[in-house]
Amino acid sequence: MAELEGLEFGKSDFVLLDEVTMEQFMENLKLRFEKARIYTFIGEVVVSVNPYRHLDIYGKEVIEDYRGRELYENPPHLYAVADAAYKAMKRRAKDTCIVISGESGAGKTEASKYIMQYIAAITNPSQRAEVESVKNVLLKSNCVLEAFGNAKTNRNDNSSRFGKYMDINFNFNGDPTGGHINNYLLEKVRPSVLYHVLRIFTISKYTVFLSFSLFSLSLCHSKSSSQASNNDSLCHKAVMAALKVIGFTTEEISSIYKILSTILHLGNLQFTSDGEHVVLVGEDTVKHISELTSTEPENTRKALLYRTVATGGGEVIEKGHSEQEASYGRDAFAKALYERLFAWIVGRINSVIQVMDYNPALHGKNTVIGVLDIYGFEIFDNNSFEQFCINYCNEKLQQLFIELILRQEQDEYQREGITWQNIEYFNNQIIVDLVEQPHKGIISVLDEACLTAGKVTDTVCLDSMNKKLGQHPHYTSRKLCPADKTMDFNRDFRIRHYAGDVTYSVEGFLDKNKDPLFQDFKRLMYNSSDPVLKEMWPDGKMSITEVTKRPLTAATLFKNSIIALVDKLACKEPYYVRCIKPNEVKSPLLFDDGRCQHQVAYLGLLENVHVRRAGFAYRQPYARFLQRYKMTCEYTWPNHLMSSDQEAVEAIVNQHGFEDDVAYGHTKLFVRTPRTLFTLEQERAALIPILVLFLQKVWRGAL
Ligand code: AOV
Ligand code: MG
Repeated sequence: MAELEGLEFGKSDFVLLDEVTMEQFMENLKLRFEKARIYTFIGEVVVSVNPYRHLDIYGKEVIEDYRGRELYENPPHLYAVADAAYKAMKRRAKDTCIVISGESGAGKTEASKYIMQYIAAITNPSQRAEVESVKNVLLKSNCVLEAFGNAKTNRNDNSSRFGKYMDINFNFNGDPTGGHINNYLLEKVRPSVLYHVLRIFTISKYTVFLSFSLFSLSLCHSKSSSQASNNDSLCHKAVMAALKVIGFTTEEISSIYKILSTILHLGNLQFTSDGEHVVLVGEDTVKHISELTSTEPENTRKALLYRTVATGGGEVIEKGHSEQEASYGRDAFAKALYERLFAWIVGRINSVIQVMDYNPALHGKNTVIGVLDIYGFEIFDNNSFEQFCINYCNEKLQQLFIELILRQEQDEYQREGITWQNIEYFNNQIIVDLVEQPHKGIISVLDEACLTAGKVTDTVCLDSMNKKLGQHPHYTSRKLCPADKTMDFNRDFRIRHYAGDVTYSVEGFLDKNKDPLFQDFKRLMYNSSDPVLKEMWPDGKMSITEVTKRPLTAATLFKNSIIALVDKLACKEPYYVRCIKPNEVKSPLLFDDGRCQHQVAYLGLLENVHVRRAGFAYRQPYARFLQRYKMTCEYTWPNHLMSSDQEAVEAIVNQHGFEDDVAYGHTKLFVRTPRTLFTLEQERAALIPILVLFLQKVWRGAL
């Protein structure tokens, strides 16, 4: 718990609320936001509210204040959590992780960058060159990933469209030796993702200004002011510098440009029909595309207009696209190019920061701090497949959160020799099962529909979900609940998430889940003479007869990656940053009560306070407790004569009559209710002026 700041700033730990009610929680959160105290603890969890303005709280001096200190010695801050995670890793050789969650624009990515900067600042005091170079690559990787994976959305000007988990490896000295990045669900369906990338990268010799259909959304943004272009050019330089620091070769950078230009050209490609066949409008574009992708123009043309299919008899034929199929294929190709480019960039960075030849016998234990910056719960007016995936991911993380917090508490009690009492909490396993259970869950119904031959529509899929899941207490739809006019009969289903009800429109679910890309495009790319491009398409090697095996669907791939993520996190000691967005208009002044309360609810923060207070709200090592409160007891002030700090603490507790409210651990005092601590704090605060006067008199020789 934080050193208590003056009460005019509210309570620096929600555990200290008089009563754990939403009202009190919100009152405290708002007061602190208004006083520019954007961080507040819940035990070891940091709650952060986006200030939407620069605060002078991240400088070198502040880093020094937090370096090596205990969590409760300073006011709440990201640095306090970063330091706690780092200390636990270094002192106890524990793998730790910092999970940062919250909705779009709440400040997750900024927080993750401050945390990484803090870790970079406190490590490698001897400035060893190889460690500095690893740190540099780790920090620069943010810049590159943001350039390729972020976009301006209406909720955040610099919105990450992918979830990111980064492991940082440390040697026994506590210095970073490398790392690994995983990315989750790059949102390729949203063309605005490309807007940012293209603006940054089209300041190159491959610049093309074309009107195109697929990315029409981007175009309305591109009429930017000259100031924005200046920024773009600065950004372009920074990204180029970062790419070079990381070690991308000139050839690789050139391939990246070419792929981005290809995506632009594809957007410009139109089809029409000559009455009998589908034909391309503008053969020039095809020529450009094949130049950029180092492929034969004839092959490119073919891939755009035909697909190779194996007939039942094992014969391989070329089948012409309909106009609609051709457009669909082109868009899927453009999206896949972008997705694979991003994945390749992540892989390339990983290859540079990968820890090689680590020999524990020689180098001591290799430990890890993981940093997870991942999209929070999303509830929009229209919720689609992406929200379904994101919210499922949040169910998994919430489950882990409660489980780990409970486990952490339990472990600490055990270490300290204190009896554990069971804590009641809502277990959201039932919702996780609703989504992911094999043969029964929503994903499995979706996959089944995708695998069924013939035309299964989204509505048919909704029907089978209704049939299979109609009895589930967390699932409903209009068919099951005809009176509910807020849902559409043929389109909507609703999940009762731990964070609240979300209505999903099933429209587009099947397509997005199937995420099909004609094998012809894969083969075309695999046969490119550009080695970088070829490397991104290893599956293009397969012939059409080998491809009959169904690839995993988007939802299943996502599920697998989230399960792997949870496994990774579960074996680490977790630290949490819970980010809140104060308003929808990016204002530093406005605290929108309704919006904030909603977030507090779905982040499960009240539950978190309850768990933290259910046993012992507060704990502190004996020596520190004594240091802080010894002035409140005649037997301990100014020094005690007892045989141990624990005994001295017992004297303080007894003198105040708090015996029933505490437990004595091996190294720490545990206090059940915050009020006890408050009384001590008040007494201490009242005594300080008297003590100051007393000391002044001593100095002046008056006494
Ligand atoms: P996000 O990562 O949570 O959204 P960001 O970290 O990108 O949100 O924050 C959004 C914007 O809020 C930033 O660009 C800053 O302008 C401002 N901001 C956030 N944190 C701070 C801070 N500590 N101090 C000052 N300004 C801040 V998304 O990536 O959209 O989910 O997908
Ligand atoms: Mg972000």
